[in-house]
Amino acid sequence: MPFLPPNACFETRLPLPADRLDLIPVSEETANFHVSCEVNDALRAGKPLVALESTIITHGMPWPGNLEMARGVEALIREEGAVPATIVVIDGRLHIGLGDDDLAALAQTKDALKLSRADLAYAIAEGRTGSTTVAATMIAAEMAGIRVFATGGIGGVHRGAEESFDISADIDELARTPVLVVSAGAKALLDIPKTLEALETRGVPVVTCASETFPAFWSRDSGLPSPLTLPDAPAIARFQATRERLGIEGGMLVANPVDAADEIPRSEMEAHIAAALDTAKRQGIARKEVTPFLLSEIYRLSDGRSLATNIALVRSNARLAARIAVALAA
Ligand code: PSU
Repeated sequence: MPFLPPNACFETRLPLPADRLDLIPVSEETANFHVSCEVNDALRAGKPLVALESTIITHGMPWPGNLEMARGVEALIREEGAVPATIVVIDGRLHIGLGDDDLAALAQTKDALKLSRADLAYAIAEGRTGSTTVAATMIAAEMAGIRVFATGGIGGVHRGAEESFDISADIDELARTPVLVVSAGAKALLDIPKTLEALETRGVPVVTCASETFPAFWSRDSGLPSPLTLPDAPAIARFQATRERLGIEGGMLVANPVDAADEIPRSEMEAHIAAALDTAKRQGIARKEVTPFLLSEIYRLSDGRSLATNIALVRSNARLAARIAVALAA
């Protein structure tokens, strides 16, 4: 049962015109939640929905490519017959579904916090603005009753984690929160074998769509076999529905290799990753800053190609996520 009922932010009749949303009285318990009309209507009608994160917009890509990506992804999801729900905290309000003006403003926000399980409630309590990572987006999606979520690549076990202990909270979230996450695997700047081990230990199913090998974000092939493989969205939806019926807790990671036409081969990426990791080490970059720093360094080193591939893979993930959501709702 979702924590947040679909009509949590409304106390009056539905549907409401979007421009009157702010006039609607909200109760104290629900004042911190804002479910857009489009998302609210979809939830009530049992229509397929796809959650989208916001860290990728504020910390993962430079402006204006980030806005182009965010808009494009929302349009693609609608094209596939599902409803997009971008999730973010703005001035202490958790938004589930964002209008285009807010999306454009968010894409140019410089000082948004990067929120995970540990600090999602902190941002709400303190009236702050923060973007949700995979972990925080899963939490919010579950509250709203959204079962499918599309991103670029999950966080995982960082290279050198045996010394730094740097393991993304995304891993534990996948183990506990029942949301299906579609990604292009784990970001290649991570230690992918250890990331797969960590997921296996926690009982997280890792299913690659239509490939026997696990992808490496910008590249189609990490060189590692995928723990599970399924051919298409209906098969993945069947697997997820069976898990739900059996009451098996936790999420699922669906890996979707980037299209061959958009990929950057692993050999080429490795040189950029090694150089970026070296710079990060010399500059003492740590904790939450590591992933955004490495992504922007790799963008610079690859003359912007990493961004074009990142946008392509998120679009492809959004399409697959929408198809899974449609199949699950059928
Ligand atoms: N996918 C992308 N770009 C990103 C991310 C995902 O294409 O920037 C974000 C997600 O929000 C993910 C985060 O949760 O990177 C991982 O951060 P960390 O390694 O600090 O946990």
